[in-house]
Amino acid sequence: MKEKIELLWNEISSATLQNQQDLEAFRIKYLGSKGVVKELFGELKNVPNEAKREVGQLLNTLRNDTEQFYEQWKEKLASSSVSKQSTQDFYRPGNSEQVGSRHPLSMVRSEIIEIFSRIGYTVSEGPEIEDDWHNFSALNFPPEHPARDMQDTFFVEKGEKEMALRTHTSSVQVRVMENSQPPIRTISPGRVYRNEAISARAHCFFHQVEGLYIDKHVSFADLKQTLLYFAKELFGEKAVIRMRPSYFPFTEPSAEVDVSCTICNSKGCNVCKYTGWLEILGCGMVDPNVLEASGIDSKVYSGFAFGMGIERISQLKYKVNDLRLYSENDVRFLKQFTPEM
Ligand code: 2U9
Repeated sequence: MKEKIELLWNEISSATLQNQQDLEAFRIKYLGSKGVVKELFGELKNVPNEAKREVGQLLNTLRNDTEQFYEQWKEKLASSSVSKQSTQDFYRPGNSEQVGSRHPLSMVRSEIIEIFSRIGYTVSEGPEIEDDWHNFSALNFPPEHPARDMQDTFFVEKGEKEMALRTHTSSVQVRVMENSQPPIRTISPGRVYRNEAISARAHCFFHQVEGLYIDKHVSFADLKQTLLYFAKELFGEKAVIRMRPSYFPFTEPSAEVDVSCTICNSKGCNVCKYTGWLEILGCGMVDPNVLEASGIDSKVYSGFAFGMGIERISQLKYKVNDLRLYSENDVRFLKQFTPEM
C-alpha cells in the first residue's frame, strides 16, 4: 500500500496541465468523488490493523498534497490566461466580431431614396392592410377590373370590413393627396402583396418604390427628364432610357421605361435577352380622375407618377436569378452584398 501511495504521488506530482480542460480532468481523475485518491482511502479497510495508522496518515498527506498541487496549477493557469487576454496589452489586435450585413433589397431601396431625395422628394409610408378606396377606387380601377379579383389580391377581414393587402404603394400616395395640397413631391417605398404562386420569377409579396409629383404645369417632359436623371444616377452616366406606350388605370398617358443594358453596353447579352434594353419601371401622367378623387383640382394641377419593383432593380444590379433568395434569409446569399468588414 505504501508503495502504491508513493507511485501515485510520483504520477501526480509529475503532471503538467496546459489549460482549463486539463485542470478539470485532473480534478476528476484524482480528487473527484470516484477519483483515485478516494479509491485508495477505500482500500484502507484491507490494511492490517497495526499498519492502519501509518497508512492513514500517508493517505491524508497524499490527499492534502494533491489538493495543494491542484490549487497551484489552478492559480498558474488562471494568471496565464489573464495575461493572454490582458486588457493592459494595447498592442493586441482586437477580437473580430461576426457582424451582420445589409440586405440587398434594403441597399437598393436606400439608394433609390437617396437619388430622389437629392431632387426634393420626401418619403411617405402607409398601412399594408388597405381599404378598397385607397387601393383601388381612388386610383380609377373600374369595378370589374381583374386586380380586384380574389385571384390577384389577398383579402382579409378586419371587423365587419373586407380589407385588402395592398397590391401597390400608390395607396400611400392617395393618402398624401387627401391630406395635403400641391406641390407634392414624394416617393413611397414598401412591401406589397399579390396572390401569385411562388417561383423563381414571382412571389406573393415584393417591394416597390412609387413616386408622385403634382404641381401647376407638370408635363410629360418633366417626367422623362426626372427618370433619365434617375437612370443615370442608378446605372451610371452612360445610361439612356426609352419609353414605350402602355396602360395603367391610374395614369394617362402611360409608358413603360427601359434603360440601356449596362451589362453588355447595349450590345446584347442574355440578361437583356439580346435587345440591348432592360425594363425597369412604369410611369405616366396622373389621370385627372385620380386627382379629383383625392380633392385636387385637375384644372389647376397636373402630375406624373412612376412605379418600380425593388427586386427587379436589385436583380439587375446584383445579377440575382431567383426571387425566392430575397426572403429565404440564407446568410451565404446575404453576406455577398456587403464588403468584408
Ligand atoms: C398615384 C397615381 C399614380 C404609380 C405607377 C406604375 C406606373 C408601374 C409597376 C412597376 C413594376 C408596379 O412593381 S411593379 O409591378 N408600376 O408601372 N406605377 S405609374 O402611379 C401612381 C401612383 C400614385 C396617386
